[in-house]
Amino acid sequence: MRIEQGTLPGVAGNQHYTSSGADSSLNQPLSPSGWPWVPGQTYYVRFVNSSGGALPITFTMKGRTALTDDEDEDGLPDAWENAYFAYTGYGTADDNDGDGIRNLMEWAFGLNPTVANVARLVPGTGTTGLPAVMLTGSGSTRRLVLEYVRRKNVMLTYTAQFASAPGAASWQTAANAPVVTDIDAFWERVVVEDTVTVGEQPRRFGRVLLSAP
Ligand SMILES: [Ca+2]
Ligand SMILES: [Ca+2]
Ligand SMILES: [Ca+2]
Repeated sequence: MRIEQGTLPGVAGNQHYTSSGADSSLNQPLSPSGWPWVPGQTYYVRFVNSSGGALPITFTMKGRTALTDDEDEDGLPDAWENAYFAYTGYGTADDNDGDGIRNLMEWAFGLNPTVANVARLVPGTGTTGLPAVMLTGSGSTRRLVLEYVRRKNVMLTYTAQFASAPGAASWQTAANAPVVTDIDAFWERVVVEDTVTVGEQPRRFGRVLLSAP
């Protein structure tokens, strides 16, 4: 089996990947700058049968993409880690830029993990920012509204929650169904209204709980 980037592999000579053994496999982390699976490139796979007789072939691709591939299994896509750090050794709990926002949150909300910035999402626009907590309605029927951006097709769960006290025991998953709006191939916008009014509870809090597998 021979794999080449950009051109058809020859039947002999050096290619990006060559294996002549039975049951061979290639397990290669994705990279934003080098082989293999660079965005926009074309890759060719060639099977050469030099045995003189018919042979069966089974070829399997796992179909990972740079959006989600996580070879070091730290919960952060390697392409994102490489793009910002040129290194995949930091983890979800690290806060490299010291802004109080851990890397999992930086990734989840489209922030830059190398720039100290606690910018809140501007409601209704963009794909960058921490969840915005606002009030809607008037008088005693005002309620909290939580708005945030969410990555599509990732192994990460975003859960909107409200509470009457910031202590851990008080948080409950939002009772109202979130209103989800498509943004682009990678992001969607989520808006959730609290069911409790300020007339019922004078103090309310909102948050987004991130659960990584
Ligand atoms: Ca990773
Ligand atoms: Ca940070
Ligand atoms: Ca940051």
